[in-house]
Amino acid sequence: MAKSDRTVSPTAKIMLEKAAEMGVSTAFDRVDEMKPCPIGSKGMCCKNCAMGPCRLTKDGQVGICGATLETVAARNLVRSIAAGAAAHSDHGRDLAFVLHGVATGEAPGYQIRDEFKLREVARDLKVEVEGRTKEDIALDLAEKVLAQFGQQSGELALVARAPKKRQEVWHKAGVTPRGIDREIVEIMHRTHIGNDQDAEHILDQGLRAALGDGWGGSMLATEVSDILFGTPSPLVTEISLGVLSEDEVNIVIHGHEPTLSEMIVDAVSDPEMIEYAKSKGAKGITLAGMCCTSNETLMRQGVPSAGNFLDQELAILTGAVEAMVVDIQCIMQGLVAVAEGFHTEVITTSPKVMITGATHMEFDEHRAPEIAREIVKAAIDNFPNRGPIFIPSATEDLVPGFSHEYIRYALGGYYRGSLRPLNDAIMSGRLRGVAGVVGCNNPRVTHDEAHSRIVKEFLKNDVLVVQTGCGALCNAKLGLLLGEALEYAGPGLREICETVGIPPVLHMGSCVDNGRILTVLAEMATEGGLGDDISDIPGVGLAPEWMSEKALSIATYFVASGVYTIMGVKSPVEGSEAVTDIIGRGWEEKIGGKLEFEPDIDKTIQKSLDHIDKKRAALGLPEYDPARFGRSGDRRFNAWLKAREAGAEVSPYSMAGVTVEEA
Ligand code: BF8
Repeated sequence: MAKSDRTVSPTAKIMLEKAAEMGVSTAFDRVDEMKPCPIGSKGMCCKNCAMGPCRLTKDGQVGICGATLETVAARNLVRSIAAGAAAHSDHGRDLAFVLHGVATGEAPGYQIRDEFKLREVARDLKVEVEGRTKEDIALDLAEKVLAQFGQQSGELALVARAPKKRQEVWHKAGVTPRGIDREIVEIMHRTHIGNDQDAEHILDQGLRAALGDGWGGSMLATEVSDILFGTPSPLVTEISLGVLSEDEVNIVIHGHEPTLSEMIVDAVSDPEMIEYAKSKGAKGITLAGMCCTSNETLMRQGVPSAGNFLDQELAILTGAVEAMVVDIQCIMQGLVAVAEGFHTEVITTSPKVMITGATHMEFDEHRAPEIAREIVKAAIDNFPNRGPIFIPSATEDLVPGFSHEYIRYALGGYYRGSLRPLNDAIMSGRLRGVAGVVGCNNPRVTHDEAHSRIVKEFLKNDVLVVQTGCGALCNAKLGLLLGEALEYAGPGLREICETVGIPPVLHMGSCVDNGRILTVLAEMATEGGLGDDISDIPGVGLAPEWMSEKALSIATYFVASGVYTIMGVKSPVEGSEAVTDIIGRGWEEKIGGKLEFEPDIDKTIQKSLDHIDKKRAALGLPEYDPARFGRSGDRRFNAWLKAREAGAEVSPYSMAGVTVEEA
């Protein structure tokens, strides 16, 4: 297979050919050299104590302590969930520290950009808002947020945002999260040798820790980010490796936290910095995002994106990146090896992340603008070291910025903003249902293929799609995050999107922003007409190219929130039929959502549509019928365009001369 067949992303194709020509090894090559361990990849290896590792190869076999295959597989899965929940939640904690610094005046350069949201979130966390300054509210709110991490008992505050019925399901199952850190620590404790050895019971704690991520750490991260950097609303920007500039200093910001990247956004627009870049022979400074840092800065400032997870090494191969500035999560160590062949400086910035061979310029929110300027200056200083460059020229436009607040506004303005029109559209059958297609890339499968094929098929079937993370960036690269993507949409979806003025694929942010999807689902469930719980909604959640432990935590909190969730690639618990059954049939019975792993793209699509139809039937909604709607919309306009092309002098309003059949 040609290397370029490993991706469907146009610029990645070009760069993979280039990598082969230059003899540079990337994840696309390493994946062939590194065969997955057949035991570990199925969840059958236990290395939780020094009597092992115990490699269980068949059901019935036990480890030295007597642990069964199902115990081992369940322990492995929940440990991954713990790591994913920890990563997301710790990101949220750091944002709360910045909010605290803003309130006390110790975080220069930051400000409260969305005071309205500050007050709204403060109310949800029972912080007094009336007659108080925003700094006073922010101080109390930051302390309350930080307390959520160390809370020992009771329930996390934002659990109250879930529909009442959902909260009851959690109470009954005993999985309501008490404190964010507590649930993660408890997983590590329970899975230590000689503790919890009942697979279902172990997995229950996976549900609880994941809920602490979805309705806790992640949701708080989003809320605090919006308060500090602004709640997103739609804007137009560009994506793909082609956003890099031939004659400007290119800085790629990669990772997840918006705290440093937002400061770099400010620093690169400083006239002094631009002059400095010119003094080194560049025409200016180009800033581009990568992975979820990109999602953060796309959503709020429209900073162009260089791409998603598997584009990171390819960006350096252009020879045009002066600095790749990284913070936390999803940063391949391979970046440093690739950068050795180029002038690119890989700069680590988080106190939690150093990479051998990279330059470390540690970020500190107490002097953030200064550090951001030092980093930008280091990139500029590197410009004269550039060798030959090769930047693929293609770029694609996209419209990101669909916070749940904006979606509500788009559907009814300030006057009557609500999700009522969305529920009505599903009830009538104009929309068959909704789907969240999120998560990573994984070189074990064709880069961006599953995300794009699944989303196009959903659009054709009148399923409204929301996306986050690398999945959103994939479809942005392929032009699906635009009004123009309505050409792929079924008739009902097309009518709705035209009426409201939204694209059929809504970019809702970074991976940590999956909480925005939970918020939309909670509101849909309480709005009326689609049952009274998230599990009643005709919808699905997918992560078809997942690879990270964060994706497992996200999937688990979606399942725990009542969503049928399908992950692609492979099952990490394939070796245990018992665990596969618990997280599927068992969780559906217990909690209303189920987790499945399905590597086949067509089967994933079919299972999703079948589930949506099953939920429609359970609600007593009319069967989905694509022929029923779609007679409005821009058909008249298209007919007018056709008539004009044919030389007719007609107005689109009068449509004189356009036949009824045409219109
Ligand atoms: O948090 S989608 S590869 S970048 S883990 Fe990572 Fe996966 Fe991308 Fe963002 Ni999410």
